Amino acid sequence: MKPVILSGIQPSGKINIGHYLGALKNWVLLQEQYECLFMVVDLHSITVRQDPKVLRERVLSFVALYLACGIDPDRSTIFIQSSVLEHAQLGWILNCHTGLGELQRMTQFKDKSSRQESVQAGLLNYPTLMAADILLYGTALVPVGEDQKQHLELTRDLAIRMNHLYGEDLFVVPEPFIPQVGARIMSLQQPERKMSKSDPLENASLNLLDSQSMIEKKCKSAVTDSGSVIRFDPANQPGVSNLLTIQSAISGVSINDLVSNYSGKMYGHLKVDTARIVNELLNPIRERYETLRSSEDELLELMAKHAIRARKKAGATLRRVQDALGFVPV
Ligand code: ATP
Ligand code: LTN
Repeated sequence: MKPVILSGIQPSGKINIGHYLGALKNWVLLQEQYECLFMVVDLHSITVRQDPKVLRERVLSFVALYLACGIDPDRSTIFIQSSVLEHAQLGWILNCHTGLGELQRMTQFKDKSSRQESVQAGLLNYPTLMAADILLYGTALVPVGEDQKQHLELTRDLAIRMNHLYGEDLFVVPEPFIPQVGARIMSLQQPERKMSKSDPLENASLNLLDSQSMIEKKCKSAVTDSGSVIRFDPANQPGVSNLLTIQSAISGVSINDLVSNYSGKMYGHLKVDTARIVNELLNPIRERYETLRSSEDELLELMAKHAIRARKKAGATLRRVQDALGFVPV
């Protein structure tokens, strides 16, 4: 039996080249060696208010993009979190075994709650739902970025705690999975911040579904600096370094080789080349996406099939947990 890997992205904005290079591209490679489950975590996204129409469209668009990027439905399970009811049920059980202090200490909670006028209880309970996602499938490895490591640490604590209380083989204790090559892509407008779904700046992110001309326009308006020499120096030339990182992560050409090829050239060359390389990557993804998204019935059928597959596993784990807790099966 192959070890289980599980990960997910919140449908809280548009998928950008950072998500592709930092997550999806690795997911595609992992399918070769592991049993993989990839989710669109809609339950997590409603910890902040969402427009229902926009959410529906985004969830379907994310599923189609996962497929278009190379997640293979014959090898991996791709599902919408809310379609597997066990997540919310195990989430509740875990909430009842988690201290308020443990949740209040989470950096993401402190950060997000301090920026909101009214904070929902779901934002505080976000990590226990994430723990449920992971523990339901006997997940061994979880590929997540730096910002989610604390949530994974809490998941491990909860698994160990529950195992002590209810039986040592109740849950597999998961490990973080750090991909060998993981690029961190920065905003094109504020290159000291990461490119992110929730960035309101229109030109900050290269989204997978942007048109060719939008990618060209955004690369052209990328913030660089007042110098003119193309060097890799993230501290002093974050904008230029970010464009080099994007090119290198896509093409596989080392940053050193890229820098030598640019000797004597101008920032304009770097921007035009970056747009071209990004468009070469995105053209086939966009094409596959259009085909997949235009047949919504087929997409829904596939999601239903995969939800059943996920529920089988999740249901068996939940039943074991319920038995261990003394819940009466009726
Ligand atoms: P939000 O802005 O909604 O909080 P986000 O854009 O920061 O979200 P996440 O949903 O937190 O993205 O991340 C999903 C996955 O994509 C994670 O595995 C994360 O490490 C990866 N990822 C996100 N942004 C980047 C980036 N700029 N560069 C590389 N990887 C990224
Ligand atoms: N919190 C994660 C998304 C997420 C996740 C998960 C990742 C929800 N459940 C389970 C890995 C495993 C994020 O914001 N990136």
